[in-house]
This record gives sequence, structure tokens and C-alpha cells, in this order.
Amino acid sequence: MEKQAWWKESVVYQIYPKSFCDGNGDGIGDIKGIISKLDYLAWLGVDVVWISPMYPSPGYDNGYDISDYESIAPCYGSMEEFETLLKEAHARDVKVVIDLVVNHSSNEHPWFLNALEGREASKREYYIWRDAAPGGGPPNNWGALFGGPAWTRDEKSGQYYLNLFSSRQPDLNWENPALREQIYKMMRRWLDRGVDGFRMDVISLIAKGDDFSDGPAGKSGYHDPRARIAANPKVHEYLKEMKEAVWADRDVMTVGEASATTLENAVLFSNADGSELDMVFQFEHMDLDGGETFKWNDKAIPPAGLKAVMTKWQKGLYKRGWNALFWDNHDQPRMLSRLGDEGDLRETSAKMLAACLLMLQGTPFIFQGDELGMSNMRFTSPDQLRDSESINAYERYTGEKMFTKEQMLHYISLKSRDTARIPMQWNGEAGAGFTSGKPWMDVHPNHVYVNAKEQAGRVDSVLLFYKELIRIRHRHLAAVYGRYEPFETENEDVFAYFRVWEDETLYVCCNFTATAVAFPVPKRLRAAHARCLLGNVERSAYLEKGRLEAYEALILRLNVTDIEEAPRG
Ligand code: TEU
Ligand code: CA
Repeated sequence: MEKQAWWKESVVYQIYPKSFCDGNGDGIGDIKGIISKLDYLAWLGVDVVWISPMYPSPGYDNGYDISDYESIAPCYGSMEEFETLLKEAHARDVKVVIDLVVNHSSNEHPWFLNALEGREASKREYYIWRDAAPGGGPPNNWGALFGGPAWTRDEKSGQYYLNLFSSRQPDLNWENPALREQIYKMMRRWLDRGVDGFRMDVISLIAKGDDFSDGPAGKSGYHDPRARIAANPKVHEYLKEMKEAVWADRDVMTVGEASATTLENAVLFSNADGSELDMVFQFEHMDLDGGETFKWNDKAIPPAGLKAVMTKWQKGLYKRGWNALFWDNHDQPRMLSRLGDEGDLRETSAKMLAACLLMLQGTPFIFQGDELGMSNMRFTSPDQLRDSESINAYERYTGEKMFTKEQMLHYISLKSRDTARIPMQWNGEAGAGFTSGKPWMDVHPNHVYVNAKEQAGRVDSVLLFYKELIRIRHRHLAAVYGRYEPFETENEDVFAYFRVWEDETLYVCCNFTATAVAFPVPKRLRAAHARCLLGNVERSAYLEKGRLEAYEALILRLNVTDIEEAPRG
């Protein structure tokens, strides 16, 4: 049986602070704004919030380029306000997890400024340096995720530093014990302040290994080294060391962002003996619509592929590790826009996606706005973009005439990180209730009808459906610990599964298509007295007729004594 833990039974809500709630009218979300929404989050039933970075940063990567790990950026507030936030959250039984971004720092971090002073500088070895290739130029053909080479030349020494994301995010050298020590001490200081854990940015990439050879180049002309780096076993040593140094004596929650990792590595990261992290985000399902030009295409995620990937991770981590479940985050387009419907079936499809995710095994993460059925921003001009990844890609692909401007804006509206980073839709007024000033990113025009205020008072809203789903997770341990058993795996349209646990079995079935479909009712269900816990259509014809309506989702609870006498199937 699965070992029980509070962080397995929790539902997490991700706050992207810049776009969550602006407390002082300067157009940027802040701590004061977050505090003002704690009642909302507690009402919704979330147990933990993860807040994306609020540290001082030049903002090249929206805070994922940190220039001071120990403070709060003035645009978000002060350390005193942050401490108030912790106190107020804890008073409502909501835990607070912060973002730990230690694969790289900002190029404006004092450590890096020191490192630039020369080969003998005291912090030089906090970063990763190589000489130029024999004929000149970067040491190898690796590319940076946000465009260009993964190496930047330092004029003074003539050496190159490694930057897997951008030249403004130099990678930290985890082989250096002094660097590791500094990071562990910094983490302990945050725990001493009262934070309840860490979401660890690209933690799978911190140990670079020794293999700095060229690799096969993609269409970008560069090699993407992430899978190779993530395969280096050294990362597990660092995480064990980190745990011992930082939280072995504390009850915290840790979730690793495991980009480019394999299932076997994820098992190690989140291993059941607890020697590394509690859980990991994997991205295999997010990459199902990728292609030659990275994410810039109009390919869609095939529902059958999604089901297969989720099944692989559900089964693969069962009793061996623990999943962190998500459809959306600040790096991904909204799943509603990817696989649901933005028109008449918006609410039905948003509820279906929510039910499908929140009933799986693992700790669910809700990204701000998911609970309202927020959808992708449709950009009409490059001036609306804020993310360097989108801006660089727009310039590069239109510059090289690979895509027209219209095409590129279309792809950016489908896939970019900007699509989901727009302001939270609190109400239908100008500024969407997010700000009284001019928002740092345009608000979605649909905020006039997709917003929290309207939904809070409507019983059939997406928001109340989420609240109910969270309640089900809290009340039915089968939803947390139950064994995942997929049903009718070959079906292309419907994602259906059982969660089997002690004296309780749940059955979840979700129609991923915009039309009604026939779907068999499992024998187990016919025999048992199935009770409907939640559904998203007014009158379900499933149990009687074996028909699921467009985007229908149903969660049924089976009476176990009935099942035992029933034939398997
Ligand atoms: O993201 C890591 C990562 O590799 C991806 O999520 C990536 O941003 C995406 O696939 C690109 O399309 C983390 C953070 O979540 C992200 O916001 C940061 O930009 C990145 O690390 C660097 O810190
Ligand atoms: Ca503000």
C-alpha cells in the first residue's frame, strides 16, 4: 500500500505573482494582492500554494533569472510583507512553497559579476567555463533553450560560460562544494522564515557531467543537450546531500521540475524511501504536440497519446515514486485551448479536463485561472508579447522567412508561454479586477464573461466544480492512494480509469471529443451500486445507454462489497 503523507493528500495552487493580483495599481501583481486573495484560495480548498519567483531579478526571464536569492523584489513588496503573507496563509491552513531556481543565476548576480573579474576571481568556479574550440568559437554545438548558442564568450578572459537557457542565465557549477554550501544555507534561511517547501526549477539539469562533446543538431542548427545532462546520475547525489543539509529534520514539501528526464530517473527523484524529493513534474505529455521547429506549429495533442503517456507515468511511479499532476503552468498554453473548447462547450470541457486530472494518482497542481476555465490569449501584435522565448522565436523565424508574421503570431497564440501568463480574471471590469492601473500584459477580452466574480455565485460554474473536485479528493482517499487501472485503453476518444483502494473504488470516465460517443459500461459498474459523485452534464445517459455526451466527465463511487461478487472487467 502507498505510504500516506500530507503532501500526497494536498491540492496545490500555482500563483504566477506578476499576473495574480495587483495591490497597488502599478499594473504588476504583488504580495499585497496575494494576501487579499487568501480567503478565496482557502474557500476553494487548496492546501498549498506554490508562488513563482519573487526575488530581485533583471526580469529577462520574468524572475527565473535571479540576482539575489535572499530578498524580495520591490515590485512585489518587502520581506516584511512576505512574512505577513506566510502568517496569513498559515492562519488559513494554507502552506506556502517557493520557487528555487538554482540551475542558473542571473548574469547580474554578484557571484557572476565577481566571476567575470577573471580566472582567479573567488567565485569564478561557481560557474562553468571552457576554452574556445580549437579553431575558435564556442566549445561545442549546444544550443540555449531561448535561442542561440549555449555558450557566451567572456571578452576579458576569452573563455566561454555555459548557459542552457539564455546568456543572461549562466549555469551554476554544482561540482563546486562552496557553491552547494551557499545554496543549502540560503534554503535553510527560507525555511527558518517559515516557508513550507520548494518547487525546484529544472533540478534535473544541475549536474552537467563530463560529456561536453557535440551532439546531433536539430533544425535550429544546435544540439539540445538536456536529455544527456538529465541522464547524469550525479544529480541524485546532490539531491541526497541537499536533503541532509536542508530539510532532513523538517516536514516540508519538495517538488522537482524534471525536464527531459526518464521514468527511471523520476523514480529515483521521488523514490518512496524519501531520500531525495517528494515528487516530480514530468513533461512527456506536454511535448506531444512538439515538432521540428520546437513548439512552433499547429499540431495538437492526440487524446490517445495523452492517455498513453499518463498511463505510463501512473503505472511507472506507483508505489515507487510520486507524480506531480498538471495540465497547465506558466510555461504552457492552457489545456482548455489545447484539448477543450473555447466556445459553447468551454465550461463542460474545462470541467472534464479538471476531473480527469484531479482524480489521477499524484498531487494535483492547479495553475491560476484553470479553476475559471481561462483560455489562451490570442495575440494580434508582437507588441503584446513579454516572454523572451516568444519574442526571440518571433524575430528569428520571421527574420529567416521560415514563417510569416501572421503564422508566427498564430503559433504563439497556440503554444507560447505568454498565452497563459496574462492577468488573472477576477471580474468583468476593465483590468479584469487584476489591477486598477495599466496591466503589464493585456487582459483577455473574454474576462467580461469568464471571471471569478461571476462564477463564485453560480452553482454550475467551473469554479464550483473545482471546489467540489478538491472536496472529493479530500474525502475519498481512493482518489489519492488508489491503484490506477485504465479501462478500454484502445479507445481513442475516452480516457477512463478506476482508482482502487481498500474498501473504496472510484471510476472516472472522460470524453475528450466535442461529440457524443458510445462507450462501454464496465461489468464491475453494472454489478455494483455505483453512486455518482460528480458529473458535468445535466442528465447523463451513460449508465443506461452507454453514451457519453460531448466532453462529458463522470466520477462514480462503487460499492466494494458488490464488486467482489461481480465478474472482473
Ligand atoms: O522551465 C524549464 C523548462 O525547460 C521548460 O518548462 C521550458 O521553459 C519550456 O519548455 C520552454 O518552452 C523552468 C521555468 O519554469 C521557466 O519559466 C524558466 O524560464 C526556465 O526554467 C529557466 O529558469
Ligand atoms: Ca503592484
